[in-house]
Amino acid sequence: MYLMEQTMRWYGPHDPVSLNHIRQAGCTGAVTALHHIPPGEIWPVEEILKRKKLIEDAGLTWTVVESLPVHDDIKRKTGRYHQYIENYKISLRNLAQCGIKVVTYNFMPVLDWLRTDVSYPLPGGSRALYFEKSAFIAFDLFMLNRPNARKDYSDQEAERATVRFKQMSNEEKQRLLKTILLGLPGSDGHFTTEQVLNELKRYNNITDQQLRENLFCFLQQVAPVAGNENIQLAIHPDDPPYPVLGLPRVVSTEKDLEEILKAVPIEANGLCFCTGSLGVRPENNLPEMIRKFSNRIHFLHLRNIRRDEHGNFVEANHLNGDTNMTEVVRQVLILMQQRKHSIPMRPDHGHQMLDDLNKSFYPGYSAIGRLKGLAELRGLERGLAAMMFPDG
Ligand code: DNO
Repeated sequence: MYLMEQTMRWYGPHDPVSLNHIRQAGCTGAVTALHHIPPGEIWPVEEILKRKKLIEDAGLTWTVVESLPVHDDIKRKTGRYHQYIENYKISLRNLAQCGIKVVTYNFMPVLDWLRTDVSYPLPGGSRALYFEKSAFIAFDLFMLNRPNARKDYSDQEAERATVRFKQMSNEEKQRLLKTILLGLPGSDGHFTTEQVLNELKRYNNITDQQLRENLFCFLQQVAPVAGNENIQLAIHPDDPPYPVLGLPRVVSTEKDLEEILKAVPIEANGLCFCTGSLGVRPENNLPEMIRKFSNRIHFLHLRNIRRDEHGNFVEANHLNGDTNMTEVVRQVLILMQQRKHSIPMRPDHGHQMLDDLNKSFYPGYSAIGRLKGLAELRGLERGLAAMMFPDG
C-alpha cells in the first residue's frame, strides 16, 4: 500500500526547529532550499551536496526542494531573463545529479504569501496566521498609498477599510506594515513602502495575460529539461489566490492550473497541491481537483483555513476547516495506489502553541503545531487506508 511520504520544511542550519526535531516528529524527509543563494543564481553541486549531507547525517532524506526561486526578470520577461532561465536549467541538472526528485517554485510577482497577522489569538491561547481583508485594503490605500489603488476595490470594501484604519493604533499600523512586508522573500519585514512601490511599478505593464505567457515561456524551456533529468516541477499556487496590490496572479483557480498543465503537457510539468492556498476560493473543489490533476500532482501541502463572508480567513486546525480534509486524503490515497507510488506531503504551517508560544519561528513554522498537524494527518490517512484497503 502506498502512503504519503511524511516531510517537514526545514529553513536550514539557522532554523530553530532542527533536523532532529523533524525526525522525532516521525518524518522521513526534510524539505528545504539553499536560501543563501540569491534568486537567479546557479545552485552549485558542492553546495547541494553539503546540504544533502547535513540532512542525511540526521537520518532523513532530501527529495523535495522548496523553493528554487524564479527571478522576477523571468516573471516580467525583461532584463536578464534569458540568462536566468539558462541558470535555472543548470540548477535543475545539478539537483538531479544529487538525487533531488521534486522542485517547488511559485510564479507570484514581487510578493510570496501574504497575511495581515502572524500571531492571531485563538480561543485557548494558541496563535495562528490570519488574513483580514479590511486591514489589507487599509494598508494598500492609506499606508502604501499605491497610485490608483482605489479602483481595485468596491465602495463597500473601501468604506470598511476606512473605518478599520481609523480604529488602528500606531502600534497596530506598524505591526501590520511589518507583517505584510514579510511576504517579500528574504525581507524580514524591513522593506520600506517606497521600495515596495518601486517593485510594484516594475509590473505596471504586465497584464494577467502577459504574466501567463511569461510563465508558459519559462515552462516551455525548463520543463523538458526537468523531464530529461527525472525531476518533477511543482508550481505552488498563489496565496491568497487572487490579484493583490494591482499585481496579476495566475496560479489561483482550477482553470489556471489546467492551462498551466496544458501549456507543456508532460508529467514533469506539475503541481504542488497546497490545500491552504487553493482552499481560500470556495469554488475550488479540492477533492475534485485531485482527481482531475492526478498524475501531475507531485507534492502536497496539507493545511486548512476557515473563511468568512468578508473575505477574511484564518489558518484552522489541519482537520477542521472549510476544506474537507478527510475527502482530500481519501482522494490522495486512491491516487497513490493508481500511480503506484507515494507522494511527498508536508503539514503546511501549524499553530504556535504550548511551549512554542515563547519562542520565535519563521511564521507558521513552529515545531509543536506542525507536529500536531502531522500527527492528525497521519492518523487520518492510516484510518482511511485501513478501511479502504483492508487487505493492505
Ligand atoms: C508559505 C509557503 C510558500 C511556498 C512558496 C513556494 O508558507 O508555502 O512560501 O514555499 O510559495 O515557492
